Amino acid sequence: MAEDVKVEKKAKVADPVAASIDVATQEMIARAQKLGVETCFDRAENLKPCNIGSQGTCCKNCAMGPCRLPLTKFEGDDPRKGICGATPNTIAARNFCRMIASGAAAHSDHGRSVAEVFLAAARKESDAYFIKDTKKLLAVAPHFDVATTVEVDGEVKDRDIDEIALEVAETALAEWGKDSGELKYLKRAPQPRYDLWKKLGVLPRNIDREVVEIMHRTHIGVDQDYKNLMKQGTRCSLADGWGGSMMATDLQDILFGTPYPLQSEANLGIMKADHVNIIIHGHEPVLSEIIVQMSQSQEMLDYARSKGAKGIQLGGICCTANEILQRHGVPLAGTFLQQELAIVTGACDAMVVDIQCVFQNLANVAKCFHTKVITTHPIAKMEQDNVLHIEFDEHHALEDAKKIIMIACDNFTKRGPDVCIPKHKNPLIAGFGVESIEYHLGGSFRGNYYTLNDNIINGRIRGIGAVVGCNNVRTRHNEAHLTVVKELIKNDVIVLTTGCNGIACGMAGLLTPETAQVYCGPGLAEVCETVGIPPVLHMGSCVDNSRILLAATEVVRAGGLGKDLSEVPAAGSAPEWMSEKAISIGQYVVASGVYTVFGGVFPVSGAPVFQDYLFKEHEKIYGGMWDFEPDPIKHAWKMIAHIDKKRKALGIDKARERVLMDMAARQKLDAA
Ligand code: NFS
Repeated sequence: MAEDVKVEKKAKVADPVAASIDVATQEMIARAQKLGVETCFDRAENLKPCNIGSQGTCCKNCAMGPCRLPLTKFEGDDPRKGICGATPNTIAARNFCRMIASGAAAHSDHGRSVAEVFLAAARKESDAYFIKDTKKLLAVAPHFDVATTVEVDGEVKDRDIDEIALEVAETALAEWGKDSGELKYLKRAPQPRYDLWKKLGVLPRNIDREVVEIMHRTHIGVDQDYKNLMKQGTRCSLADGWGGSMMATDLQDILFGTPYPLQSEANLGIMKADHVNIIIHGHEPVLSEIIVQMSQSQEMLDYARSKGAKGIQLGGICCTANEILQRHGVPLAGTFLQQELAIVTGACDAMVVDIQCVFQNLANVAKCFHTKVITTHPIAKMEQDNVLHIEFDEHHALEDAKKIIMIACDNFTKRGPDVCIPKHKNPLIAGFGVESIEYHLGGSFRGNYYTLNDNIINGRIRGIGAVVGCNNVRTRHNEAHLTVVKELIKNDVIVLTTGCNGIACGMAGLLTPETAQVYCGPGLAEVCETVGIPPVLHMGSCVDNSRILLAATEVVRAGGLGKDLSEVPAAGSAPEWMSEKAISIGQYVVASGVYTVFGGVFPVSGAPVFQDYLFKEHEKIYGGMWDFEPDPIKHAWKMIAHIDKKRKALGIDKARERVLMDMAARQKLDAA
């Protein structure tokens, strides 16, 4: 044993300014270091990623490997092979498909939990969950082939809402495992898109089956053709975007209310020294909704006051943050990379987590402070003994939420003297969706996407950029997010955002209408000012990327911008992605016809032929393609170039030139 023991070198620590563009984050990284508390930023200094793994060419799908195929220079055919003969293309495609399977499973299993709660609500088995938004229920029901009217004695009458809800719940749940047919929501895509998927044989049959089939195909000795693997990768990703994610969004809206624009704030500065601070982190709003509701009850407020606090301050991290922001205006505490730092403030009385994007190191950071980390989901526990597990169940949700809030209040009295909450926070407006964009940009009179389309056609708005996704500790926190977004709006591209990009934009103050005058090009600024919207529209969590798909579909439906999603002047982006969910999202967006650029690293770069297939061949197949650009300015310009290409194809490129003439050139002419 002795010879295996390596002498531990002193661990390096991160430079806070190099690690994040955000001042609150820098302050908390420095504080953690001063207190000897290790965070992900320091770990990133000491743990370098595996080069071959990050290029997608390490296969560990059997015990003859791992077979690691580094990218080297060669002449002629690629000589690299695994023990079984798997080529770099096969290995990279297998790994890529497994990322899609995991991402689709995460989004869709979240959707399944919501559907189960929805069923309990429809059956009236829960005292916590009800059918809240009946308007949305009636709008969604036809997509499940559920009738909203009934004929009685030759007269058409409205059907009972409870009956509709129950049938929607049962039909929705069946989408995960039905034995025949295809996912019902696919028909919500523009007809030519649906027809293309059908022709290509990529219509998902049911959600679970597409995930399982990827695991089968990527087992040793099964699918060894990267094109055929990607056919299944696409089918699985569509089961996410136009299936599990879309149903999660819709059913959440019906249960908890469809978001409409509201005001709030973002960054760690939303925590309050004299309040009980409960940070809710994870993804499913099933838990957080009830905590939000209970924390406003007189009973809980009195309890908090009895412990010496002035009240209860909730804050969100990751997509749970976006869920409770868009429906209740609960402020955003921070992005994915700030989760440990919320505890480092010394003011976090409880960190309540459910599923996805939760660092196991939260428990270690919590050991250095008074914070109680509480896990709540049966599929997501932590091994550390300082973590409490309170399993949350829809049948006794109110009691569970109460218990959690009381633990946080009790813990308020145990705070150490050294509390340090950064002052930084910014105001924001969030809560945009298909319905509210229609209202704001269509107006209550027209109530459709006509105005948005008209402004794209006349060139004031150059196009649509969907900028989404994670933070990644391998790139400077939030820098690429903000640079890409600012460059797009400066060039008159309206931005739709979700996930941690939405939080980053909120922290930087980009989600306010006033932003338009500071950062936007003249055309977009004019539209934002007239309509009173921010140039960056926060559309929710990552499952809510489905809102972006449906908004783009409405754009097609409103007319004048082509007959399919691939014709719209639009582009997608994830500048700081890190999760497998991002890959699933990227693939369904590409397969929906949208050009999509990722930053950071691209996970198949060790297999150039396969990468080429995703980057170039996909455009011929789907009209959308992947691209990769780590430099955020070039990244934004690749998107703008694509948008301009689509404008030209639609014959509306000249209109934009005229708008530009209106603004600058006309003044010049006047002066002459
Ligand atoms: Ni999206 Fe949400 Fe953030 Fe990335 Fe994680 S929170 S589902 S995966 S890190 S955007």
